[in-house]
Amino acid sequence: MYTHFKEINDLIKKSKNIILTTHVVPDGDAIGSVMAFAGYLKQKGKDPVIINHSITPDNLKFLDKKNTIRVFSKDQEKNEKLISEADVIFILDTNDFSRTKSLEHYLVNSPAKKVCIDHHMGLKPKMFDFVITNTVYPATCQILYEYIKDDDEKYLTKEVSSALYVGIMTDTGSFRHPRTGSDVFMVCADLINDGADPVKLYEEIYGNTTKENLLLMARFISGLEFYSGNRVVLGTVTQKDFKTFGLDIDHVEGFTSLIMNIKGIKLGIILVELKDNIKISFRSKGNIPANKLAAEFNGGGHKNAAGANVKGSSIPELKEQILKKTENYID
Ligand SMILES: [Mn+2]
Repeated sequence: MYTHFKEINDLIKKSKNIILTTHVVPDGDAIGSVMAFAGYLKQKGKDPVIINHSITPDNLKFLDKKNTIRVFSKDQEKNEKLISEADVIFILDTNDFSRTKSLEHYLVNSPAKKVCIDHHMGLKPKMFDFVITNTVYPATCQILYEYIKDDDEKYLTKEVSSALYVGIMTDTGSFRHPRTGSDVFMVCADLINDGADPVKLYEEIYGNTTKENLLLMARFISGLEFYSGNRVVLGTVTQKDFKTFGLDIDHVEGFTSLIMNIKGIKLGIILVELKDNIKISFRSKGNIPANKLAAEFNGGGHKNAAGANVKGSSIPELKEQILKKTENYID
């Protein structure tokens, strides 16, 4: 953490035009952060404007009932003007301007003071005027909770608390990922006391699977293939599958965790046929380097989660190539 809360408070006090933004393909922590902080700023008599690159995912729209989040490409001229005339811009849940995609150029070139509040690694502090970062926390919303509470607990309204709770619940994978310490539960207990409803919020976020999505999943599961003594699992989703159910790549998001939850699995591979290429996702456990495997197909990523996009190949062809390479990584 570099900047003291008080410095940001002073900055807010003397600012009129305040912009908030977050990263592309926003998750619960991203939308939770901008909505919670905007809700806090409004109580302080400010009129913040949220501008994002992406539209808000359906299951997070309930956090923005009044549909206040502006999408940069819609009425872009006005959004450019808002950014160039801002006194302060808050970049939440990312520390990298390039993650704001279409906004990047305008944010970087705005004369506004730039404040980063985030929990990711790889911060380049010189890009910002003020930074609050804590990479030990599982969610940006936990930092914002601390910030708002430090100012005055009265600002933790039901609305603000609910947005913060959603950020923490989603970024911890419902309280099971690493960095889910006892502190996280203390924070959430407080948020629940302030009005966040854990049952309702879980339902809003996760209780929205459709029949079509479930049928796609069923087809995916029934097609799973197992290799290397059930330590490797491979699944595919084709264009035909998408067409059958009227779905797209957005609807395969949970499939990786589904296969990696199989007991004894060391390596999971998913091939998704897109319009003009095939997307490969590799997930591994322990020391199996998913990124090295992905690199064999000109992809990359982290040790346990990586991917690649391959053009000009078919699923059966690619499957064979992958399984051959896999042998070098599974003892
Ligand atoms: Mn986050």
